[in-house]
Parts: sequence; structure tokens; C-alpha cells
Amino acid sequence: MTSPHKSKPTYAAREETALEAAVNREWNAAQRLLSVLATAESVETHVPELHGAIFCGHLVADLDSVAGAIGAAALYGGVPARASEVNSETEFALATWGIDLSRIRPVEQLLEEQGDSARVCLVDFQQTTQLHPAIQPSKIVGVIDHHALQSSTIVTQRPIFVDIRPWGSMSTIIAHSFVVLQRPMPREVGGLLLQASRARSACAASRLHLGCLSAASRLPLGCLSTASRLHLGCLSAASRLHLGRISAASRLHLGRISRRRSSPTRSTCARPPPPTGTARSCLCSCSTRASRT
Ligand SMILES: [Mn+2]
Repeated sequence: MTSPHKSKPTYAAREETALEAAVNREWNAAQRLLSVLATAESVETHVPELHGAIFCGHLVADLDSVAGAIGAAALYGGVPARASEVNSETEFALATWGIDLSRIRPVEQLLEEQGDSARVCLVDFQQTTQLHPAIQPSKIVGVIDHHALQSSTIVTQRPIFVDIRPWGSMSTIIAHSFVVLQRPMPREVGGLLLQASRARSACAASRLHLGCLSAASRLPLGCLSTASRLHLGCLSAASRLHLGRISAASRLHLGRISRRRSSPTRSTCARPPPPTGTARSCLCSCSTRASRT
């Protein structure tokens, strides 16, 4: 299939840029990915503890922490917040994707409004040195980050949701989670995550994990990641393997039951007794293997 935009005169008039080359190369794969993404207006909550939480980045907010807060709030059903004024790069990105700065409010205001019921998920950091002083550690219910656990990592009294990956940006993680959880991604959120991850493109991990991303203006979601394809492919292969083995085990089990029923008088048969654990143990080992994938 020819990429729809390839025939446009703009592209014929000059050399193809690296991004355009990537778009052309990945176009068909992106279309396949889009075909399996969720399109519903709303889907059920996947991580209840984050539903309704305030998603807030670090002090001296940068684009990744703001885009991550907006993206994570959209993904998990919460409210985005910021721990400081935003910088000019962030302002530019928000304006580009039509997101009003008023949508991401100062975290201290939200905390004051919500009082005791407030819950906070930290995004793009996990160190107390970068924590807004208005956020009490007892309010923290989650961390989504891509930084090393070096020092001053937060300490919590109870287990919390943690999603830390050695990837190029916070926004990459959120974009990937949208895909894996099959959540519908608003266009402006996709664009903002894309821009934030591209801003980090000096990092090889960013390119690897959020790779091709043809300007989200061309694709409704705009987000195609090598990691997503790999991950979805593995999940799919694991499912097929798992189901295949269950099916084989069922046939084996049913076949033996069937043989027993069809020859009720052969209780003195010299064959080994009917399986009591064969099929079951096979299922268990299959489940274990599949869940490790
Ligand atoms: Mn970051």
C-alpha cells in the first residue's frame, strides 16, 4: 500500500526528511496498529487506585512532566497538575496542540480544594527533593517515571502503583500504556506526548520506543512504537500458544473421558489408569509460561 501522503507535491519537491522517511516506512504498520486501538469515548477503569488522582510532575516543570501529567490523567481518569510555572517550550507545545494552560492547575490549589480526600500520582520523578512541598507523602498513591532510583526516593507507608521503565521519556511510557491498555487517546494528548518524546529524541531509548510517530496530525493517534508492536506481538503469540495448549489438553482429556465412557466394562483393562493429573498439570505449566511472557 502506498502511503497516502507520498503523492503530495510537497514531498516530491524536495528531499525526504528523516521523519518523513520514517513515516513512509512505518505507515502500513501504523495503520494496522490503529485498527486495533480502542475508539470508545470511555472505557472502564484499569487501575482503580489512580482513578480520580491528581497527576503531578516535579518542581521546575518541563515539557515531559507536564505532558506526562496530562497524558496520565487522561489515561487513568484523573486531574493533571503542575508543580511550578511552565517553561516556554511547554507553553509552545500546549499552544500547538490547542491545550489551554488552565487545564493543568497548580498542584497546591487542587490539594487545598480536595482536602483529606486528595490522592496524588507522581509523574516524571520520585525524589523528595523534587516534590512540591504541598504534597504530603501520605497522599501519594502512585509513581510513573523513567529516572533512576538514586537517592531521596519517596518512602510510603502502604503499597502504591509504580510504573518505572528505563525509557527515553515519561511521555513514551504513557503513550505505550494507552496502546497496551487499548484506551482511546484524545488527539491533542497524542500530539503533546509525541512532541514531548520527540523533544527527548537525543536519547536513543526515545527513538527506539516511540519511534515513528508521524505527526499526530496525520494519524488520529500518531503513535506507533516499536516496543508496542513487539509487546503486542508477544502477547498475541503467547495467547495463541496458551490457547493452543489448553485446546490440546482439553482434547486429550475429553478423548480419554470419551474412551472410558465408551468401554464401561473394561475396568480390568491392563492400560494405565485414566489421567488424574496429566491435563491439569499441563494447563498449569502453560499458564505459568504464558504469564511470564
Ligand atoms: Mn522526563
